[in-house]
Amino acid sequence: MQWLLNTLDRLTERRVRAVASQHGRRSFVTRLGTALVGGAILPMLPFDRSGQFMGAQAAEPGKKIDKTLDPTQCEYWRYCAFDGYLCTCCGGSLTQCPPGTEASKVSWVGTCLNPQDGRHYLVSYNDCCGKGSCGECLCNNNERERPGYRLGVHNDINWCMANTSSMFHCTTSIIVGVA
Ligand code: ABN
Repeated sequence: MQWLLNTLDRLTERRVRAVASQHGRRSFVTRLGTALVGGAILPMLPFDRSGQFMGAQAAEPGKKIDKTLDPTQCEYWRYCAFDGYLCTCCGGSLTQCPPGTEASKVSWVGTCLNPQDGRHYLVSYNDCCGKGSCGECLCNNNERERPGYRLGVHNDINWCMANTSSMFHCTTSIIVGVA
């Protein structure tokens, strides 16, 4: 019986010591120290924030987007001598008339600088004919545009004049060569 009590005593003492070493004051101070030093040093470590930075830039309110590269904007580089409604806003594209319309048989041209390669291109502006005015994205740029006596570079008339239907809908901008 005495032997059993001694064994139980020893086991209990060992367990109590183990618990005390894990939860004692010293171990608490050690853990607190680790947490404080870790908390202070971690933010100083270098790590890659570039992905986050680019994301923030894209979502940055008021960030300047280059309109000269956006075909839905009047400032798009190909529109330097454009007069009409952008077909990109009317169900067509830069080069395709919207369904139900057809390209004008005659057109005017402009010479526009492409900011991406620094070269000038000859652009044919073809009105799309056969439906009433699209009414969206009206743009009027007049770089190198000339009055009616230089008809091929005059943009202020309805170029659907030679088509079966002379109703004007919108205008496309087709590159026809390097100037
Ligand atoms: N070339 C575009 C256009 C169409 C009708 C009237 C003025 C200009």
